[in-house]
Amino acid sequence: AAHGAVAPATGRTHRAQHTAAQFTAVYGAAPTGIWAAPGRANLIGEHTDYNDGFVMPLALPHTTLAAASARTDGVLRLHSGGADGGIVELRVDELRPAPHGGWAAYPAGVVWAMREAGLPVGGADLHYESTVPTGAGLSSSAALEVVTALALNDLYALGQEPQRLAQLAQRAENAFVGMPCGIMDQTAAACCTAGHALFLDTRDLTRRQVPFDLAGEGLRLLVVDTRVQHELGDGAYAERRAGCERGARALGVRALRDVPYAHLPEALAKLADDPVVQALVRHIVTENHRVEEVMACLDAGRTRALGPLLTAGHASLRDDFKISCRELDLAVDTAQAAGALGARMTGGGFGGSAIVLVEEADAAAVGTAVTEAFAAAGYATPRIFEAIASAGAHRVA
Ligand code: GAF
Repeated sequence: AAHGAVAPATGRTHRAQHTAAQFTAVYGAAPTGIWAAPGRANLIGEHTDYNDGFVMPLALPHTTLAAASARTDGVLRLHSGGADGGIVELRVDELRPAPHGGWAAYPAGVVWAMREAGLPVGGADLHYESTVPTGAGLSSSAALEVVTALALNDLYALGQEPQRLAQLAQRAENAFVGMPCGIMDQTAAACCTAGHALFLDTRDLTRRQVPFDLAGEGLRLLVVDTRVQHELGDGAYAERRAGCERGARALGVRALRDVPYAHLPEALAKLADDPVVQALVRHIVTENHRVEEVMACLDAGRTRALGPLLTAGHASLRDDFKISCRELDLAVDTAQAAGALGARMTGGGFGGSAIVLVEEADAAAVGTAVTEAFAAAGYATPRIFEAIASAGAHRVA
């Protein structure tokens, strides 16, 4: 199903060996172990995670690998096969939240967050190799954070559960990197399992592995990476989050999760003098409801019925939450017109990727239609690949 240039997630042993060999070349000794954490696509439940709501991501076969060894001198050395600039060397007792910038802030932030939480983490050497597309809304940052957390958890025998590692990774991103994200991406990277979508209640962190076997039903889930880098949306992300919090205050609830779908009309009436917040609230309340509907469809074996729910989710993100863009809309509209069952943007928005639910027999034609529409519009060639529900973070060697 792959049309594009994203490295396929095959060759696991080969990638692990390559990562170990690179570590040895960089640091002069073999690593103690190799760990992996995946990127994710979110099936449904967008921007609900910082509203105490529901999400349902699945792990991609694309992963970030970390080769790592502990050090006894409190020095943290970070090196990435995908980044220029050599080894980043820091002292763990000197790590401080600041606008750091650069990829190394994510793993450094994880070490900081673990130490802040009182966990006995010292120095380490780490080398990373990744096939998770960056800036594509597929959570390459969470993969980098979570693989670091898991490696340190094992190297220092910290005994932390995957969900706890996800929380430490989120704290790193919130407080050290300075991105006010919710808990979805890190939980997806840490807790997803192959063949399942992960239902997560982001208030109490209740999780449920929901069987998600599209191939067995003659279906495919495609990812369309528009190649529009989404990093510039960070200010807009914080703005949406603040708007949701304003809405919750105006409605007298702890979080928008507490507005029942059945009470949406009254809630919207109360917000009539603030149309921006009103639209944000409408998205969150209907989106939480869509997550429940998607789960009900999957439980009932009515997988094709997901299509209209995904498409309705896209309309809500485009019209009410206002975080889509021309490229995402073109991908979704073209896929629909070419016979997809449903499609939506996935992830934070302002660029990045869309997902498309499609009959296996139509997958190639839908992919071609999207690629041609992008060419006709003068946009960059999208990368299109299949989202196969894959494993969460784990030790590879
Ligand atoms: C980004 C954030 F990191 C997540 O926490 C989530 O809010 C998502 O955008 C939108 O659903 O990926």
